[in-house]
Amino acid sequence: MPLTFAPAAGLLASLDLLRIEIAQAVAHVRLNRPAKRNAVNDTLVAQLHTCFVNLPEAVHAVVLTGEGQHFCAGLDLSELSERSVAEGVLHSRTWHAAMDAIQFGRVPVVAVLHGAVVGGGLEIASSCHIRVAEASAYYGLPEGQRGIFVGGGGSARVPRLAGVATMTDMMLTGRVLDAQEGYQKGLSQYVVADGAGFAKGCELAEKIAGNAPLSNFSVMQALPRIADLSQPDGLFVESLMAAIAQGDDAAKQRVRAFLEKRAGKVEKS
Ligand code: 1HE
Repeated sequence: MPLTFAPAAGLLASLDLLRIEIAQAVAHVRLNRPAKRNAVNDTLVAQLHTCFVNLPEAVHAVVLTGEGQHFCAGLDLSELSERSVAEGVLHSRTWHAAMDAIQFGRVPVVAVLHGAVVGGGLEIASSCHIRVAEASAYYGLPEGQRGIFVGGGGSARVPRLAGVATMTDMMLTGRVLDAQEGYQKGLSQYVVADGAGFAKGCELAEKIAGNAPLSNFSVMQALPRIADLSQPDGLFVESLMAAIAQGDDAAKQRVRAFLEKRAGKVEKS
């Protein structure tokens, strides 16, 4: 049954460049600047940060989408021209804080992508935990052509999804990947028909929200860090995380439910 979303209240309702709605344990966060193709100005970066550090306790997963014809046109280029070098560093760090609030926040985030997913738009998408691409989605890193470099975490996150060679090609040559190419290279985990992305995102978010919170925590917080460690260090951290997760009541109840034949089996979908 489709989720029934209602507008968020309080602080989240005051974020005018986002539209935030909540249905039980799932929040729908929408980039809401369609006239500018959801180009990300300083206010929108700050609002993304505020949103993800202030999600209500009842929310256990987020679906992130873009209003209008495109997911996101990246950095608002109209704000770029007059910055000094020092201001540029600090500006990039505001993006890092906002993208970290998404990637290392409290709950997993499913991005639903359509149309342009370019520059900072791809940086936002790559800070999410799962990406669903509609057939119309396309990926570009026009920074190379604009005479700049990525500054929203793209150089750390995009190569971890699609490899340094793919990102180098996109930045040096302006290569644009379509939805299928992006899927093949690891930029998205799903490709669906145009118009089907939100339903797919909600379906995934509901499953995620039903997991034990400590399981989701370990996947979000421990897994990417372990992947960055040497194998011996990673295995050590894994042993700690495994013991913490399995010691939790939620894990014990879920394992008992399976053994007592009250929980589902692993099945092909
Ligand atoms: C913008 C922006 C923007 C649109 N900054 N205003 N990103 C880019 O280099 C991508 C630039 N944008 C585009 O290539 C196209 O706009 C799109 C392919 C995304 C969409 O095309 P289209 O035909 O649907 O829209 P449009 O007519 O180009 O744009 C509509 C309006 O949005 C128009 O403004 P208007 O006042 O004339 O109506 C555009 O100027 C405006 N607009 N994109 C400012 N990006 C943390 S570092 C990250 C570094 C980067 O992200 S660099 C990549 C920047």
